[in-house]
Amino acid sequence: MSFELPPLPYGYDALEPYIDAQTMQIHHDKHHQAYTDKLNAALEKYPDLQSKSVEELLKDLDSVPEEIRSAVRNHGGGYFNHSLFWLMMKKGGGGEPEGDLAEAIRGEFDSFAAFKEKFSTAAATVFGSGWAWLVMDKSGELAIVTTPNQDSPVSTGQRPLLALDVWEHAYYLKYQNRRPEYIENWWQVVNWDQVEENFKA
Ligand code: MN3
Repeated sequence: MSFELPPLPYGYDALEPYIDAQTMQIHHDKHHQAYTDKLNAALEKYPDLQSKSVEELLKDLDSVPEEIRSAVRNHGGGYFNHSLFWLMMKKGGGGEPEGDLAEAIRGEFDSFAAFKEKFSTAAATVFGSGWAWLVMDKSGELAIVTTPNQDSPVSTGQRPLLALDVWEHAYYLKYQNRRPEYIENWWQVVNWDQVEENFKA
């Protein structure tokens, strides 16, 4: 068994004008495909690992043979993180979360506006390539964290609720060096229904 690139759950142009169709096409069809292919190549000689989910592999990287550990961390992380990321956006998204998630965000960050500002700042200040996340930590508290490269919060026991890819490949065609503008516009496509589902899971 090998891992397959999950289809985008919407058209390439669904997130226009905030995220352009060309970026989505290259990001999904080329970058995510490349992580998928390289993850499969790394696991080729390890059929016993192929029956595990990529999340299981990332949760216990120490159990992955040293020879392929970096490849699983990087390409398995890329495979997994992007699979989450597509679902966390949708056409006509944005706004604010509701219900228990909204309450939990207010409980941890005082207000949605304060959360949004803190998350945006974290994303804007990731040095180089990486991700910003809203996670549930081991003690069940909400937290904003960042990871370098394709590291995934699941590797440190955190559950991802919301993810933002701040690699240049995620925004450069439309925004060039204006990462903060990409971040500000990205809030317009956040799929809060999905984030709430992740919260309740
Ligand atoms: Mn990416």
